[in-house]
Amino acid sequence: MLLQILLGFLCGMTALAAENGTAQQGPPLLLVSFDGFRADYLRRFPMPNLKLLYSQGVLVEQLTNVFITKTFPNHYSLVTGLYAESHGILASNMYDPTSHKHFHVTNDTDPMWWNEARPLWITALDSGYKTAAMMWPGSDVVIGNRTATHFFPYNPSVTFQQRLGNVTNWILGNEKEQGVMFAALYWEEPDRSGHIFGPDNDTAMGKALKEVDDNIGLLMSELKRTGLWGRINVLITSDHGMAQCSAERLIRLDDCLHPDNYTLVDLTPVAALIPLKDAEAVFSLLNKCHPHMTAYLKKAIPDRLHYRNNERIQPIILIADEGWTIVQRGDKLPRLGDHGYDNSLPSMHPFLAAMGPSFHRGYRISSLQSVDIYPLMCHMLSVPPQPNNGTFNHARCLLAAETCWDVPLVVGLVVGVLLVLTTITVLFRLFGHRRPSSPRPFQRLQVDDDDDDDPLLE
Ligand SMILES: *[C@@H]1O[C@H](CO)[C@@H](O)[C@H](O)[C@H]1NC(C)=O
Ligand SMILES: *[C@@H]1O[C@H](CO)[C@@H](O)[C@H](O)[C@H]1NC(C)=O
Ligand SMILES: *[C@@H]1O[C@H](CO)[C@@H](O)[C@H](O)[C@H]1NC(C)=O
Ligand SMILES: *[C@@H]1O[C@H](CO)[C@@H](O)[C@H](O)[C@H]1NC(C)=O
Ligand SMILES: *[C@@H]1O[C@H](CO)[C@@H](O)[C@H](O)[C@H]1NC(C)=O
Ligand SMILES: *[C@@H]1O[C@H](CO)[C@@H](O)[C@H](O)[C@H]1NC(C)=O
Ligand SMILES: CC(=O)N[C@H]1CO[C@H](CO)[C@@H](O)[C@@H]1O
Ligand SMILES: [Zn+2]
Repeated sequence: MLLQILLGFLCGMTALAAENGTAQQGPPLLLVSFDGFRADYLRRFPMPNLKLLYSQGVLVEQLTNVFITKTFPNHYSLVTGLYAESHGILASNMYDPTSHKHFHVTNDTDPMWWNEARPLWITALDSGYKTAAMMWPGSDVVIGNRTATHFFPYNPSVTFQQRLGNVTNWILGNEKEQGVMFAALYWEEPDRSGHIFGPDNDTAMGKALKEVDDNIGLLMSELKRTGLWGRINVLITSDHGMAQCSAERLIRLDDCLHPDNYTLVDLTPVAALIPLKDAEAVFSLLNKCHPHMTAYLKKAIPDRLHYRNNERIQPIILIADEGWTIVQRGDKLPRLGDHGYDNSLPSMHPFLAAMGPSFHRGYRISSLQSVDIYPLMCHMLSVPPQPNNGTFNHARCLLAAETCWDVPLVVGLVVGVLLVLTTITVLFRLFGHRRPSSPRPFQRLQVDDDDDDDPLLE
């Protein structure tokens, strides 16, 4: 009893201290994204360092990401747990009809685009934590009047090693500055190579993925060198996959409709446009434009895409089939690889690998929703999650503190036990029938029963 009171008191003290950000509570969390890491690269290329990492931790073979499967929408989903329609970063190119502003990934720092949500590096500040955002989309944007404690604006000439070096220093902290509890780190490969060479080019992608794996090796040795390895939770994931494109798979918009009829906001593989005059006529022309492109009026965009309830979604969107590219007249194929397609396509899916004191060792599941990662991270950091579209329960089994039934194993066990029971029963029956030989007392009893029943029936 006394012990319980004492324990309760101690827990209360720890919680209070954590509230003020004075206690280094739990392990820090490092979220790393390698842009455009298609899930099946894991099977196609050796990746020895990444395999070593998840063999000591967990692997989710495929993440179902959010539509549209582009870099900015999905990176914001990872740190908010929201579908694009709910966090407001809907594409690489956007138009806001209220403010009449335009968004492009190279001109993205106006807070109004990001203010429909709060990324984890902002909300974790409220738990008294220091945070860091290293070139993650939105890193340098003032969101809700705040930024992460430490951040770098996007600069492709800063190497992975330099980004990593700064992040580990921030996590370690020093006499003056407390270490960060949540850091998000972004790297642009293998996306860049995937666009240039196409994901089907084994030579080029093998080289790009060797470099990615070398960077993961660098990450592991840096964490070991600084004593963080084993004390930090590391999540390695990505925003989307990559599909092979071809000059034989072009959809020429201008063959269907003169461009004077609409304002184009975004082009491929999901076009967003605003019809200028006769919306119905424009839609009907686009609707029958190409067998490998589907046109939707905003109100008819399928529910499963979670891509309708936002002002920044334009009146008409066109979705190209996997591997098809929408162009305007005369344009050649812009990229050999692209993404943005339907998020139900396996080629659009990334993966998740994680390791650290909070994770199981050598555990593997086949799939998860990418929006489930946010509530998982909030749980690990004891940060109250903002309203989101993820489900902690889906990701719970990855954690060492949770005991979960392996469904195939349980089904196997149940089937096995049933088989054994059936065999025993059958054997019993066989022996049971053999023992009583000529006199069959039960047969007579049955006949008697039948006789008794007959009058009742009439
Ligand atoms: C937390 O900070 C507040 C002031 O900001 C202070 O009054 C309170 O005593 C602190 N609590 C702990 C447990 O340090
Ligand atoms: C960047 O976007 C803002 C609006 O969000 C716009 O006013 C400005 O002109 C844009 N800058 C460039 C260089 O396009
Ligand atoms: C934002 O921060 C500035 C100073 O940092 C302050 O003057 C301003 O009132 C804040 N705005 C809001 C909406 O909190
Ligand atoms: C941090 O990044 C800068 C480049 O912006 C680099 O010069 C510096 O060496 C990095 N720090 C570490 C510790 O790697
Ligand atoms: C694959 O990429 C390499 C460059 O790494 C290039 O030389 C080669 O032509 C490409 N192969 C195909 C089939 O496109
Ligand atoms: C996603 O979450 C937001 C915030 O809670 C909510 O407003 C929205 O309705 C959710 N979307 C779906 C499809 O449940
Ligand atoms: C359906 C529609 O509005 N078509 C128009 C598209 O633009 C051309 C050129 O401006 C017009 O001639 C079409 O009538
Ligand atoms: Zn890309």
